[in-house]
Amino acid sequence: MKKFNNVIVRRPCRRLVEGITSGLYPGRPDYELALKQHDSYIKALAQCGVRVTVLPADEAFPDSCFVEDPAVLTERCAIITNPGAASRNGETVSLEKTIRLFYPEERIEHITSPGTLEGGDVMMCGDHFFVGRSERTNEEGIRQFAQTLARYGYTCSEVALEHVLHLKTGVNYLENNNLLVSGEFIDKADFRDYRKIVIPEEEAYAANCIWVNDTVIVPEGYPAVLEAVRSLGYDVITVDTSEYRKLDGGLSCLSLRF
Ligand code: CIR
Repeated sequence: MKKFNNVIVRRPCRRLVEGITSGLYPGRPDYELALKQHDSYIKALAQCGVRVTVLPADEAFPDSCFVEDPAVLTERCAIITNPGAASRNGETVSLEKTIRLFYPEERIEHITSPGTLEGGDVMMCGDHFFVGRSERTNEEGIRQFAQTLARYGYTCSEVALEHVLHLKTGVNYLENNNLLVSGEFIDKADFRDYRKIVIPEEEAYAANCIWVNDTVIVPEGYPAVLEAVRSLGYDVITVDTSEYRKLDGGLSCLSLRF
């Protein structure tokens, strides 16, 4: 099934090494290696039948390659978020200029203060959106988001987060009713209607895979997840994201797919 025609990515900047990190995956990113991994990521996406728009690095924002967080792009509208991380809040400004090339003015919406929301907390499952309430996404942000989505005929429900940074750190939808779940999401009632593929604790990072037009991109180095995704019948591409993992970033964080 072809669902996405476009992908937006942003090249990592040199200040990537100053990006926010929880320290869960220790180490300082190697910038040159991060660039090579980004090249491979773009190549993998291009193999999935999408047009990849590559934005230049933005040294003003160390985390700006994690382009998923400042916007949520749907078939019917674009929602510019209001990132809860202070150092990332201004990332929306230049990204919106690019999004305007793809969406008409009247279909571009905004989350505004005191509401905060980051795209990593949003998981799209058909016409329903799950939104994680996290350190980055607050109650008012979710209220605005749900209200906006409703105007476009979408539904939305909140998922309380306990340990992870973003919702999609631990749960990701692969279409066809298939859901990769790890840790705190394994037993959550919110996801009872999906076919759950449970990720072993030692491979929890790889819960963050992305489905792009029937190909699933899986982070390199997670054999159990790779095998599980393959056995579901998807074409699989692996990409090494070791340098982004040091900043709690995964495959989904590095692109906007629409
Ligand atoms: C941050 O803490 O904001 C970045 N270092 C990582 C963002 C990861 N984004 C995502 O999960 N969507």
